[in-house]
Amino acid sequence: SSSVSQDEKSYYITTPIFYVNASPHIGHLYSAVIADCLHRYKLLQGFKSKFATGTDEHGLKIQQAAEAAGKDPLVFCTDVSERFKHLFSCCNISHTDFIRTTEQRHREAVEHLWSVLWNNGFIYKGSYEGWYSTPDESFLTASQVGDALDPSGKEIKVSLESGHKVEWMKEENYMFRLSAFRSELLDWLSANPLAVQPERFYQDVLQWLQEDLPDLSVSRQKSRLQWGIPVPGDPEQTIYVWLDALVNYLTVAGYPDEHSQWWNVAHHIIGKDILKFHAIYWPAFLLGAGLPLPQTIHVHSHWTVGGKKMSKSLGNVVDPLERSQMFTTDGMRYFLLRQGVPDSDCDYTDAKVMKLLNAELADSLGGLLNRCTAPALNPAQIYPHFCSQSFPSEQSSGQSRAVAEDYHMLEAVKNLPAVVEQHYDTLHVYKALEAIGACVRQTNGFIQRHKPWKLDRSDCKDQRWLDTIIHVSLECLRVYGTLLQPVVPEISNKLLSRLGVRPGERSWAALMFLPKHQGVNCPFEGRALGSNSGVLFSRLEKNH
Ligand code: ME8
Repeated sequence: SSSVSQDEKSYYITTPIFYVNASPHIGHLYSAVIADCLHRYKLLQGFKSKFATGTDEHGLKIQQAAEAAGKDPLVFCTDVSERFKHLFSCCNISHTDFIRTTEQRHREAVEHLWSVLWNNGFIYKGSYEGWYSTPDESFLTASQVGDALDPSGKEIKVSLESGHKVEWMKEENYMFRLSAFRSELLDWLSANPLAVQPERFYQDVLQWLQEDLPDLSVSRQKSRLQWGIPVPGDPEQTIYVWLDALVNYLTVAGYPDEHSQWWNVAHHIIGKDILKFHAIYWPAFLLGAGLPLPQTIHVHSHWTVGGKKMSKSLGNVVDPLERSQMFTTDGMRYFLLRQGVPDSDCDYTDAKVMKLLNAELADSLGGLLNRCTAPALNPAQIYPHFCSQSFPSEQSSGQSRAVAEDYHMLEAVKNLPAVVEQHYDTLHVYKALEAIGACVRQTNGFIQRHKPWKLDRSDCKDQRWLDTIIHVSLECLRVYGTLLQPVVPEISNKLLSRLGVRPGERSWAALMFLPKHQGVNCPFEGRALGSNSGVLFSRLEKNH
């Protein structure tokens, strides 16, 4: 409701809405997993977070795909939309909204926005002439078009960016005064250097704004395109699919009714292929309608297979559902976020997935948990007591058994939440996972160095030191498990449950590492461990 104020910390995250002309692949799952990670992270920080995804169901491309499948367009859209929903539910994507552009609430939002743009004088009837690519549903300038040969050897024109065939289009339709917004867009970008991240994509947008910015055709004659929303007041014209699609972000926020609680805190996650639509067209539409602009546009690069962007036409699509069954949902989520780098493309292979997951989840993290909870080292199955004489908060001699490297590890784990937070906020999730992985190695090193299995339990000082080693290691694991929740919710839950950490003790606010070193009572000390529900992550074998 409108009475909710900003200081209740609202956050609104979106993925692109996906075309229903093809089945989901790991690229789509990747966008959804990034957004899901951000959403879970914001919830753990105490935000009220809205997370929207969905399907883009209008346009010529979909109309043609439905025709080719011999299906009614809406039936066709529903079938494919359900596959996206199914994939997301299998992969623990915790979206709070799933929008389909064929819904009535969306049609109302689009019609309303159109009318506002019309009334503000930014839409006029004109005639469009230029290059158009149907597979990309986009208009191109002469400099974006090149020569090529089609499979039969005929000379054709193609989009230099996508390689798709373009056609010369000439028709009467409605135009949007995009050219009028150049300086406002430049002002927005210079006042908001973090509006488009990472930086290299921000630079791309600035570059585009230096080039010509012709007015944009925002409708089609109905004779060419029926599958879409008719122009209000002119049923002979259908609204351009990208104008229609972008408005989904407002629809979910509640537009045209009260929407500011969410719209004022909107963060878009997109692939680099649709940057121009989001960083130029969309802000221009919003400016034209007098609406605030998104807070951030987070751009990520592409997954390739054999060096080529995954696509249905190339036949190199990796099925995300099949892979999640092979490698587990959390395994797939971890791989995508650990290996995917926003700035550059990344090549997918099953071998890479297995190698990474075996090393980091099974051996390193799983091994650490095993060591600290194995009956051999922890026969009482508790979170043992911490002895500050054997491990004082400052390095000293006396009864201390801790050495310099141990203090380095403590320092690293103490700083870890801040490091991870910074990387989650900028969606450099791989860097967060790298930092967590480095700390896991240090904790394994800590145990290795002190060989607790060699200590003499009949000697009470040895016993106290043994307990202290386990206590510190469990504290490390508690921090890792808490920080990993946005990435691998099931594994984190298993880990924290095994440690006996209760659901209410898993938020960011509960993170304080090794309270005993800060003069604070440790709520876990002496508590029974949770039950053992098996290995954290089973090693993957090559026989897949
Ligand atoms: O463009 N690697 O939908 P779309 C990484 N409906 N991410 C990839 C990818 C890959 N190989 N392939 C696709 C559309 N993606 C429009 C969007 S939004 C108002 C309308 C992801 O089904 C990436 O996020 O072609 C990309 O931007 C999006 O899927 C495109 O999905």
